[in-house]
Amino acid sequence: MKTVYSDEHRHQDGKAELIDGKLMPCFEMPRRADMILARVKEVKLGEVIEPDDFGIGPVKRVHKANFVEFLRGAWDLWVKQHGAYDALPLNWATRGMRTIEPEAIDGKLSHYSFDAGTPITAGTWRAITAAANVALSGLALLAKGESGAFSLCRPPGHHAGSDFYGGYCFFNNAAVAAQAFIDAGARRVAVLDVDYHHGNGTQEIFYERSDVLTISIHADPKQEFPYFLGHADEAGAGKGTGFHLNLPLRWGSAWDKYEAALAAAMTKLIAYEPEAVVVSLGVDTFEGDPISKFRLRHEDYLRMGQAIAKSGKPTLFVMEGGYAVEALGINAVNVLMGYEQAVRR
Ligand code: SS9
Ligand code: ZN
Repeated sequence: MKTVYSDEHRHQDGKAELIDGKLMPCFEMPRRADMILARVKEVKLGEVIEPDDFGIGPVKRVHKANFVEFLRGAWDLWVKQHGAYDALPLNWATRGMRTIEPEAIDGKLSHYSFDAGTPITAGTWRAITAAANVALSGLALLAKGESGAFSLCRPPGHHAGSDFYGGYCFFNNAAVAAQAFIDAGARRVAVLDVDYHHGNGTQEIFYERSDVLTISIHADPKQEFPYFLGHADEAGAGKGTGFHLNLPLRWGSAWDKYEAALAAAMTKLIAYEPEAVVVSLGVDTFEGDPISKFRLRHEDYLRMGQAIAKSGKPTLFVMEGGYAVEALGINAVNVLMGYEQAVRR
């Protein structure tokens, strides 16, 4: 399997996030991608290629223009107001308040975000545009006939919605790729999100559509971030009704519970007969993950890859979360190796 990778991810290198009531060093750090790339090379997974530049057009197919332009200009506005240190929002509109976009940059950050864990830095724009190109270049490999491809995206994307960022995510790389499949003529694409956290952004983007099936297996939002989406009764709206599946699992879940949820996910996915599959590949389900509470082990990721291969469809793996940095390469690449082994059999 080929890997698409760009060094540009390094430009997203935030100092701190607000987590557990403390300002802590960012869990979402450049070393994450270094560890995965090192493992890809160590096991000789396949060629590593640079992304092509697709411009901002495909990003604007899933994100609103005002949001994209906000992200493009946010750092400069912030620096004018406060100076050159990372931008974080501090308060949000809740019930009883209005959602008019403020003029001041602090208000704009609040307007377009949903957490205080996702700093906008000097290099955020460079990194997020590159990550979208990495996803789109992986898709191009499938279009050329590859059965699988790995887009080593960083920062991740699945929490980012049509006009909001958060959960370390700015552009929804997987959604950008799924939409590009559709725009290239595919009638049905499935997005399978195996990150520990609910793929709220992906779900929001496609919620009223039937041409992109979204499935997410994640920690129950009653217990876990992002808290306000990802419940089992969310199945889509309008034309999208029945084309979105949520499989929440309780804190402490290990492979036995996970395997059953993944089997249910694959049954739904296969019945949909998608022309391609996009996997939002988060490995923060690992037992050693510092911010998560599932108990998957190294070898479970091989099984996960094998199960995903059962669709028999071209599959694009898009990197999402995973914060046990030293184990990240093994876990992520195990999924890819499990997939490859099953496909070749
Ligand atoms: C948990 C706070 C989580 C955001 C995590 C985003 C993960 C993206 N107490 N903060 S994959
Ligand atoms: Zn996650």
